[in-house]
This record gives sequence, structure tokens and C-alpha cells, in this order.
Amino acid sequence: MDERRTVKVSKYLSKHLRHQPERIGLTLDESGWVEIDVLMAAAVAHGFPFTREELNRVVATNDKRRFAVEGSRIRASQGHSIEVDLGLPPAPPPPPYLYHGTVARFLDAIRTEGLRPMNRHDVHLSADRETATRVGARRGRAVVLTVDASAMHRDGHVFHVSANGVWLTRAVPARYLRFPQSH
Ligand code: HQG
Repeated sequence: MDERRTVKVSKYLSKHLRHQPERIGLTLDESGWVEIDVLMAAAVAHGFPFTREELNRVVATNDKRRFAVEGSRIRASQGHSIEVDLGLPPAPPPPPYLYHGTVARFLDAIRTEGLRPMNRHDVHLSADRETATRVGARRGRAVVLTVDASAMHRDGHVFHVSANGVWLTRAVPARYLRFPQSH
């Protein structure tokens, strides 16, 4: 299976396990799970057949471990825009600082409103600058913001860690953000 096919199957799974299951007639349970057989049948019925081997490969090799398989079921580990309760336990205290990669054109709004989840459930934060830089770079020249996660935790903000190591929180008020000096 070549890399292009893996990416294609992965994008198809993301679209239907995070955002638009109804587009192919899928219903996810309240935690985002669906039977793999049901998913595969829906994909066939909507003109995008893939094999179980291809699915396994996407789950196993995906750079970010976006999908989790448990028994006969699959779900996206994070990144949903639809309402799901991932049932993640409140995380242990976060590291002192977390990072968020964005781009300069959003900074005015972020300074006023803080970080908002936009179309997703939660704001996505990374434990390291490198990851945050990659996330920001999807949109242009990355600007990495530093989040005072200790202070947020102390003030009662709740964090979760997804199965693939992304730190999630509902919002980051601007007072917890540090902007790079150049911005
Ligand atoms: C920005 C990918 C204006 C925010 C990545 C970001 C990540 C604001 C964009 C994961 C704002 C939302 C998440 C405000 C935040 N005003 N703009 N108040 N607050 N923003 O894609 O963090 O490939 O929903 O900076 O690797 O970029 O999906 O979030 O630029 O892990 O697995 O609004 O998505 O993973 O964009 O990326 P996103 P994100 P996957």
C-alpha cells in the first residue's frame, strides 16, 4: 500500500469519524465508536471501498495515531467537530508550559479572545514546540504561542490528553498566553 493511498484512506476516515458520519449514513455512538464492519459497508455503498488490511495499516502506521481500534470498533482519538464524549479521564497536572502553533493573521483575534476551539471541541495544545510549529505551518509561517498551563491548572481549567498525546482544553483565555517577542 503506497503512502498516497494511506493518506487517502486516512482522510476519508477523518472526515466520517470526526465530522460528517451522516454523509455516508453512519451513526457513531456517544463516545464516537462505530463497528468496523458497518463503517466498511457504508464506505462501499458510497463509492470508497477499502480493505480491512488497508484500514489496519492506516491505524497502525498513521503518524499521529489518529484512530483507535478496540475489539470490533474504531473511533477517531480526537479532532471531532460533532458532539462526542471521548470519556477521557481528567488528565494529571499538565506540564508547566504547553504550546499552540498558529499564524500571524489570527493573532489580533487571539489576543482579544484567547484561543477558542473554533470548529473542534477543544483547543489543541502540544507538549513540545516542534509539534506546535508543524501544526501552525499547515497555514503559513508558524507562530508558536506559549500557554501557562500550570496557572490554568491552578485556576481550575481542566485538561485531557488524547490517546495520541494531544493536550486538549475547552479554551485558553488570553491572560495565559505568551506571544513571541517578534509579534
Ligand atoms: C486558530 C491537526 C482566531 C487556531 C493538527 C488555529 C492539530 C483562532 C485555528 C489539530 C482563535 C483552528 C488541531 C481565535 C484559535 N481567533 N483564530 N480566538 N483561537 N484560533 O485546525 O490547533 O491533522 O481547528 O490557532 O495537527 O490548528 O486533524 O486547530 O489556527 O493537532 O489530526 O484557529 O489538527 O491534526 O484550527 O489543529 P484547527 P489546530 P489532524
